[in-house]
Amino acid sequence: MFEELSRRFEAVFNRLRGRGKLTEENISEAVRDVKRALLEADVNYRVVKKFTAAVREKALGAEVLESITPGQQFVKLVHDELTRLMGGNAQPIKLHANRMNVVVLAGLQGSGKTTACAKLALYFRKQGHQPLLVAADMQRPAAIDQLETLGKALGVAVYADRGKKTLQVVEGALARARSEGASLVIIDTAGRLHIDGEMMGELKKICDAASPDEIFFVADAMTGQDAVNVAEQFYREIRFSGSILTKADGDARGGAALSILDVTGVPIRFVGVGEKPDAFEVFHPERMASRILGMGDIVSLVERAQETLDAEKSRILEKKIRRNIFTLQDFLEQLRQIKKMGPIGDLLAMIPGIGRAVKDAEIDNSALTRIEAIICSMTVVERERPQIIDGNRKKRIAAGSGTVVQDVNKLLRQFDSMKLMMKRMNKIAGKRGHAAALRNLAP
Ligand SMILES: Nc1nc2c(ncn2[C@@H]2O[C@H](COP(=O)(O)OP(=O)(O)O)[C@@H](O)[C@H]2O)c(=O)[nH]1
Ligand SMILES: [Mg+2]
Repeated sequence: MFEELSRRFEAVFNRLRGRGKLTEENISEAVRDVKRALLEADVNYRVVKKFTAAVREKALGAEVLESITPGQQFVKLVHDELTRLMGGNAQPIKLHANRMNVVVLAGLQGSGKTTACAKLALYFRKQGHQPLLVAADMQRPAAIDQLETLGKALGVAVYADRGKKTLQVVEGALARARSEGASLVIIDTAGRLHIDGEMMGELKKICDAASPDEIFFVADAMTGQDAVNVAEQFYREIRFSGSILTKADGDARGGAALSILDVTGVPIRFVGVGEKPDAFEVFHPERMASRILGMGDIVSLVERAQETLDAEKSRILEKKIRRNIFTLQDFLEQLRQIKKMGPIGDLLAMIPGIGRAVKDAEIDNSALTRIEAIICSMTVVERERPQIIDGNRKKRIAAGSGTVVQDVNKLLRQFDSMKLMMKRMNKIAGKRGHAAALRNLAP
């Protein structure tokens, strides 16, 4: 989603990198670039103004630190400010463990409410909850079918009653949830293409009847500036407690999403990254800021990996990365594991350094198979010590894997830059750990 913004920030930092130290002049220039980058990413003008004023003020007041470069210093400021803009250290959402929780989803038609209901059910079921989905969108019969289909596919109970009015459905669902001991009731509501009084009236009634613990405003990341007005109006009427940003897998510029948060002051809780029910992530402001600033998102990657990968293998891998003895053989094994984890582009983009390189190469699963073939055509020694791969060896590897020498070169280059990045991270990490390293990892 934030690719363009990310690219632009990178250019700003690169320009600063050549400077001896932060001066009033180069700060002004960098702030101007940051401003332009944000505006072009469709961030609301008011929000941009506030953001850049804060960055400028902090940059001007920043002590000159001998040990780091102006680029690093500035990137840190922007990172902190971006983290703040995206909700700072908002506490992760927590449901009550010993009583029923009620969640209502609201938003315009097509924003992704029904899909998000299923995603939430799946997410919280993994945490031990027993969800009940409620089809309270009586606007279109197809909406009920859609929720029932999703529920069936996931094995999650769905409450629907086609003959009743919306409020009766909600009340019926709550009664059933209580009697069955469901710990989480997720209510899907009707949206409209535009804000209208009738929809808001109904939503308010649902909220009054259900007294939800959480009301999530579902926002489509693809909508532009108008999303800000929509969010403001919803907020005025129903005081939602969090947002779910959907379709972040698309090529949305994402600025509108950032603005929603600033305008309402309510945190983004989850991000939808695909149509499938498991294409759903908890939103972490700090990690998202790192990702936007091209610092990758090792933390998320590791977490996702841990869900899928063998814990023992992960531990060994982490050790190898730390000791900088990660080889092409490890890379190959990683790729094979990663194949099991989901869309490859998403995952690789989270790795610092190779994110951009891989993205440009438009890696998909066929590219992955090619990489696999290339590494398989290498000898064990070559996999351990790729520096011995000379022209002749490259020709042999290319022939063996059905690729061309350029492909082999490309892979070796990518592997090199990945190792370099890991090395830098390790160096900065030292005793302070990798989280600190990520924060300080600047161009
Ligand atoms: N790519 C993508 N598509 C999504 C996402 N969330 C929802 N959709 C799609 O957006 C469309 C509208 O979603 P739906 O849940 O029916 O929206 P509702 O009208 O608000 O209930 C459907 O085609 C969904 O598959 C997402 O995170 N990524
Ligand atoms: Mg719907």
